[in-house]
Amino acid sequence: MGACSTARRWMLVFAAPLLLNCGGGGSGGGSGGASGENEIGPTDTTAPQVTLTAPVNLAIDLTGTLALGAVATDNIAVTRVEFEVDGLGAGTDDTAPFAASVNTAEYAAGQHVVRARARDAAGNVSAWSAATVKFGGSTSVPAGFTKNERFISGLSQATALAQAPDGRLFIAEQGGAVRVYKAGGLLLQPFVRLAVDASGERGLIGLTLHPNFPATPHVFAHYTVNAGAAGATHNRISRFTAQGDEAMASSELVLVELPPLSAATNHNGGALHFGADGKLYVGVGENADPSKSQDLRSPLGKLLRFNDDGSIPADNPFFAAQQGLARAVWAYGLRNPFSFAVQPLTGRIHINDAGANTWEEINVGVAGANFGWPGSEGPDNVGAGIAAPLFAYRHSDAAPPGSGPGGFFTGFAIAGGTFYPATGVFPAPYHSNYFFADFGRRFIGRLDPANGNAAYAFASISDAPVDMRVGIDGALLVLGRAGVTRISSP
Ligand SMILES: [Ca+2]
Ligand SMILES: [Ca+2]
Repeated sequence: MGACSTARRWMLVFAAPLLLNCGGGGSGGGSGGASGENEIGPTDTTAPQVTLTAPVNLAIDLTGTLALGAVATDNIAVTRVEFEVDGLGAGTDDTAPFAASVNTAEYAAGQHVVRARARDAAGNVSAWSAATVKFGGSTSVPAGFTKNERFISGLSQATALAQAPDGRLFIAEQGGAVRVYKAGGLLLQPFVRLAVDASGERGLIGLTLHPNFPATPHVFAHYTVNAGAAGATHNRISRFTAQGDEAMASSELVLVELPPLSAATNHNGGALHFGADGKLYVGVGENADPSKSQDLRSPLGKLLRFNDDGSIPADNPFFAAQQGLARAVWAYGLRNPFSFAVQPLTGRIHINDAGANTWEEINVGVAGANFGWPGSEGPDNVGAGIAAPLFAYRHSDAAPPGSGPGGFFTGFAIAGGTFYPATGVFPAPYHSNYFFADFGRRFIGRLDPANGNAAYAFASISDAPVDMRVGIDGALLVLGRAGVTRISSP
């Protein structure tokens, strides 16, 4: 249609008796513009074409100075080729041969996307020509960022992190303590110390603050109750009332008692966060019984949704069809949603689901969605009625390495995710990115929503990451088992 209407404008200008092939005559018509009559000629509407020639797609072990190259053509003339790495400018060249270079040491080791596009004097731009490549070396945070791995140290088996508007950090330790970090120090006295069963993946596994905290001084915890009697151990969601830096004595209000756990100590899920709708969402694992994930009568293997008092909203997707706690099910087909994140303002939810054999997943939360476990993992076996992951990465390299979903990202337990806000101290291309971390490989990646959620290596840390959030000062706080790493810009 575009080619056809372009040609019709030409006919008005030249009154030429052209026979128009509306099926694909656009570039042919554009070529005619180069043949003369330019003083009264039409505006050039034909975009250049470009091919990135260096680096080649799926190149690996790129270190040192990397030469970028492109060939570009246009019906009139290419006036500029722009190069980018990860959506950030990496040089321009106005004359052929089109080239630039980047210092790979300024980027975290791992996957990056190099691309080029061309423009002409009329401002037409080509599509991007891109290559997904792997930088080698040992850089663990991009140039322009500062990583402090000892921002907080001395934590014991940490699991979750929350921040109050006054800057205090509330940190859950698996053994049951909620620690408070305030004014540059970790307070010796915990906010509360819960009696938990911390065997395997059990224990204090989730923590969040009321969205109106501290005016509404409620702290929410997800933990495994050590009930003593066989078959009685279960996970619980409770609310505590803060008084200064500690929970008011006897302020625990049990909101939800999840079903008794089996002997399996893994796949408890953990994270809980408030949505933009003011509801409390909780990730619950399938307790190593995959059949629970598809069973809408069970709250296991689900993302649950509650009111802030623990009651179940009547607009939950299965409220009418189910009974009891199953009415809290908001999304299902999950294996072990240990972490998830809510985007500020938009309320978009990304659910990280730790996979079994092949894939780690990032899923977009939608009421009633089925994310497929156990019949589907990652992009495999996504049948009718199953929501495919937004992004998935493999446990080991594809053949060839870097090909297929996830590219060069490999790991074995996605654990930690957070959205960068729409504004903040990080450079603009990082705004609204989704950061995700892998517990096993200890990397932090980012999804770039402005570029189709392309994934780039962002950083790596020494500790095993379990949770992340963007602090009120705009720095990325990565909770590891033993401490907090702060990544700031500059
Ligand atoms: Ca042109
Ligand atoms: Ca899935």
